[in-house]
Amino acid sequence: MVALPILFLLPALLATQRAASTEAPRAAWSVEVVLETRAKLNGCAVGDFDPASRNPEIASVDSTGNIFLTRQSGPRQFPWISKSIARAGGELIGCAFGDVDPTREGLELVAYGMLRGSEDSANPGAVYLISRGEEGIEIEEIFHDTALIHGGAIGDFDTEREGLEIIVTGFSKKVHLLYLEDDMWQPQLLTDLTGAGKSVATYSKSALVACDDGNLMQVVRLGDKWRSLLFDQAQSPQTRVATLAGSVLVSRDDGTLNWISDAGKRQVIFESKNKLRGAALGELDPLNEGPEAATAGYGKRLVVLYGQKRVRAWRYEVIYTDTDRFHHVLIAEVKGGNKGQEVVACGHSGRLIVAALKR
Ligand SMILES: [Ca+2]
Ligand SMILES: [Ca+2]
Repeated sequence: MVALPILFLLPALLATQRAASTEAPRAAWSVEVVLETRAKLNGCAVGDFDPASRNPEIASVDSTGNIFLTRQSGPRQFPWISKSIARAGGELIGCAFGDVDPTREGLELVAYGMLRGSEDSANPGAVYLISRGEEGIEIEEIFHDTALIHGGAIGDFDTEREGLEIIVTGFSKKVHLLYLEDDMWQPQLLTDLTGAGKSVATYSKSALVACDDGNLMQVVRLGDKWRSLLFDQAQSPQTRVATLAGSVLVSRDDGTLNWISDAGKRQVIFESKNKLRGAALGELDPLNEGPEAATAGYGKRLVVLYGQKRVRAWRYEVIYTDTDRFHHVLIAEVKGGNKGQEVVACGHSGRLIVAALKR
């Protein structure tokens, strides 16, 4: 009976050694600057916004309120094209794609930040809806709050209401649900937070809200009531959160990138000396049997991590260093001609980066 655990341990040990021997970069990454603006590029999102083009679009938002769309103009090595599609009244922090208005064709883009001025001003925060109207792209302010809106996500959060809703949070320490009713956008206060809300991710039918007091809250509708449950707690501010199936990834000011498995196991998978502003999960490398992750932050380095199916260790690789701090990272399919998804990142340099594994 004693031999059994050792037999189980052995493959894990061998696998650990194999993983360690391949620590050095073994993959060739192509890193492209697909857009360069003069202002801080605070956030980005990927979706198929324009039904007329075959490739998905990357939306990005900057500190002057500009909203850009960037896409590859064709398959494989075709050049990237960008255009400014709308401008908000104030600094924008982030954006998300989703079909939040079924009466309008295709996906809509939700962008959030300030009603006027920069994030450092004492002005109200705002949420904007960018959609395809009959006369081109339209932008509409659909919600404002007492302070900066810093996080948002789209999902089927309100299971009693048909279709998708928007959840936003920010420096007012509140979480709001935004929904369309009789052609009007309505806000509903779901909960108060003990810290400022920094980032929101869709987690099945609930939302995870990363807060600067170290709490990661789960906001969920249970029957007639909205509940706010403590999902994770840290000494350090939580900065960005992402989900993949039942798994969660959250970055913190203390430089740690934290993985919470679908079974609830917690693991620090990366540590930086600098604050992190990126948590992304996806499928970057089809030949790696586990999931992949990406992060970046004030250390200006864009890091890719490879999960191992049987081993708890993740390997990491620095694939790019920018001239200034990163502010957002995601993983999505944006480029043809290769297998797997790509890393999309942006930050204070004003650059929008697409990194693809050459394979
Ligand atoms: Ca729509
Ligand atoms: Ca719903």
